[in-house]
Amino acid sequence: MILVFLLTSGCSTEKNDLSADDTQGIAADVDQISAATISRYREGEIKEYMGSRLDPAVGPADNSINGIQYIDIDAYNLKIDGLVDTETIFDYEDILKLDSYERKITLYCVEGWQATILWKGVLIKDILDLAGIQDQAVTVIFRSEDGYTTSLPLDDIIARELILAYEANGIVLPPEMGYPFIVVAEDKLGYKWARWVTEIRLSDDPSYLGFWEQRGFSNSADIGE
Ligand SMILES: Nc1nc2c(c(=O)[nH]1)N[C@H]1C(S)=C(S)[C@@H](COP(=O)(O)O)O[C@H]1N2
Ligand SMILES: [Mo]
Repeated sequence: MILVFLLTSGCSTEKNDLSADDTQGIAADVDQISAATISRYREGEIKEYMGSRLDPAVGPADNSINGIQYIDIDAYNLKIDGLVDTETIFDYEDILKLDSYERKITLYCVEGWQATILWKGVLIKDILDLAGIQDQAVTVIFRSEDGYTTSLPLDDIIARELILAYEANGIVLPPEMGYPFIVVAEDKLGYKWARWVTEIRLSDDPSYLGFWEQRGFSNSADIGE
């Protein structure tokens, strides 16, 4: 099972060029970071938040199912559909106008690497409320430009106030990290963090399985599973 896990995962271990000690993140000192890691910080990216180190928003290798997506923002739409009162289409600026939230959250991939990043974005529930959530909706399905899919329970999105982020470490989300939007699926494994999101669909199917979930990864995707 472990072997299958590693061979089929969407994430590469090459992504992590930090030692096990360094990946403790909060305790790590800048001196312990490799030069390769430091070179990944983009211009303007902050490296520290409230006394603790932030990892570079961009990793050294891309593991996406169809490569990095470069979105033309003028042609970009975010569609909210499925079990909503009104199917709604937002452009990039529409989302940026909503109330914003900032939180430092760690992304954990199934292969053991992690990245602690300061995210800024909007509450997914605020977007859904604008379209009107219907009573039968239980699952929120994210679909992306590259055909990637994943889902989260609607209850989690609302109760845990999950964010759809447009900034990482103080800079506009780089294409590698999902520009224009990434789902910050706090406390869920990396494959729940859909990047390049183009559609959010409300469903009444509690057993919906996204791309990696169909390939055997846990649908709950809780960290430590
Ligand atoms: N659209 C899309 N989103 C995706 C993926 C993908 O292939 N396509 N891979 C997922 C996986 S497995 C992980 S671990 C995170 C990794 O994000 P990062 O490599 O940019 O840190 O993105 C997730 N979101
Ligand atoms: Mo992953």
